[in-house]
Amino acid sequence: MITVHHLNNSRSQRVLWLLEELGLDFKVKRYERDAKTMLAPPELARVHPLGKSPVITDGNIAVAESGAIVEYLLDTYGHLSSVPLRPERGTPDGRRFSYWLHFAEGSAMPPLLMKLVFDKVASSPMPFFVKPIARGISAKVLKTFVEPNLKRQLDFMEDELTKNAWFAGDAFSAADIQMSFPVEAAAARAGLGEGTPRLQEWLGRIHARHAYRRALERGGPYAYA
Ligand SMILES: N[C@@H](CCC(=O)N[C@@H](CS)C(=O)NCC(=O)O)C(=O)O
Repeated sequence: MITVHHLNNSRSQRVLWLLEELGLDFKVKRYERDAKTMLAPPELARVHPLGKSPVITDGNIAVAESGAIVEYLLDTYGHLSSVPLRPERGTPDGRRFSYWLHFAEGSAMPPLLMKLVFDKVASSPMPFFVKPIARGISAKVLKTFVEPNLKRQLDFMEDELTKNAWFAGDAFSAADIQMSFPVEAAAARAGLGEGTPRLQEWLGRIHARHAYRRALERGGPYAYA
């Protein structure tokens, strides 16, 4: 039996969703973030040394890192799914699949994480004489690095979705599942804006999937920010 070590409001929502798409039986073990620091509780480090979520256990196998979990589940159980969730390797769609699977964590998440951190720096309580300096540095990093990168990436994703209905081509795949977290986080942290009708329409389509909704029921309330 697969166990998803699920942290509230986290990337492990994607793993629940993939398992629902695959129609697999699984258990959910819940972990709650510390309300102040938002960090995972120390128990999670008993499953994997980094103590981050998602992590799954399948018998005596533990797999961490969202993209690696997606690959493990597809390699091990993909044949049980009634619809393929990964295009054939070595094809144009197979290359697109691999690209977006890595892009989600490797390229899309870093500026989103920086936005979260620098917005927090600017709004955190601090001695009055430090405030203008901290806010000034934060505003500069956001303006010169984070926001231009976010915009470039969102424009690129939007453009790709004008060529194909889904990230890896004409069919829904696990690349869409992996991309859901950065797109939801971008919508919550930065706003998608008027220039992204395709991305917004794609978000509507993924949110309407039965497996997405079932995963929300299994994982509990989920705030995208
Ligand atoms: N790239 C990793 C990121 C893992 C990660 O940072 N997870 C966050 C939740 S979304 C976490 O566990 N945060 C709590 C903590 O760092 O203590 C993945 O995709 O699995």
